Amino acid sequence: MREYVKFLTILTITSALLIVGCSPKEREHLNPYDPEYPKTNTGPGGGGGGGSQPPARWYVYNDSANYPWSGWMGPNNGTSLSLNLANSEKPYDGAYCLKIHSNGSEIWAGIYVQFKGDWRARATPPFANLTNYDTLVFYAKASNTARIINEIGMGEISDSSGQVKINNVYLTTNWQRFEIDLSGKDLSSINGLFYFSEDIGPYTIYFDLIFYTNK
Ligand SMILES: [Ca+2]
Repeated sequence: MREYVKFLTILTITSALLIVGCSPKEREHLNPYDPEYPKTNTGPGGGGGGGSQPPARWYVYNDSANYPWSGWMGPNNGTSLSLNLANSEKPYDGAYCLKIHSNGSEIWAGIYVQFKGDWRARATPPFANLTNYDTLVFYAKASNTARIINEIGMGEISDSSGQVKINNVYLTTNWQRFEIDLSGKDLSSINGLFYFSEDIGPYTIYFDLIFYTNK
């Protein structure tokens, strides 16, 4: 029931955004990224490739965010959250990881990584074609105490895959690898590359090495 309510909330907020549009300030909050933000991926949907073989790992995040963390969600558009894309404190791999902190001021909140840096309904096709892949991998941990995250997954509701997620993801204070099975899903048109959603904080969680690959 709570999941259904949350679904409706997301749907309502998305619809409201569509109808009302965004003031420049809100817009900036939803998509704080430069349109020329560098994309280091090549291959399908990666803005490059030109017929080359798709990479074995198609990174959403390695030591930098290849796509914008632009879809902020919650009763107050995710203002309870802060995001550090280059946290250097004990990353899983490389020099940086993602650090997300909730100050607890919203009853739930989350963020989508969006291929086009905006919600699908407001963005211009084409979206990412990830049909070469069948698995979404990410590494995650919590800060001082374990934390169960309500939802981690990919796909906006109107993406070709729909929303694909794992629920009640148990994060310990050590880095763990998680995999989401995408086999059988239609990944031909994806805007929501990755997302998480969690209830009231405060909490601090970390992500590193988010990528699409094959089993
Ligand atoms: Ca890293």
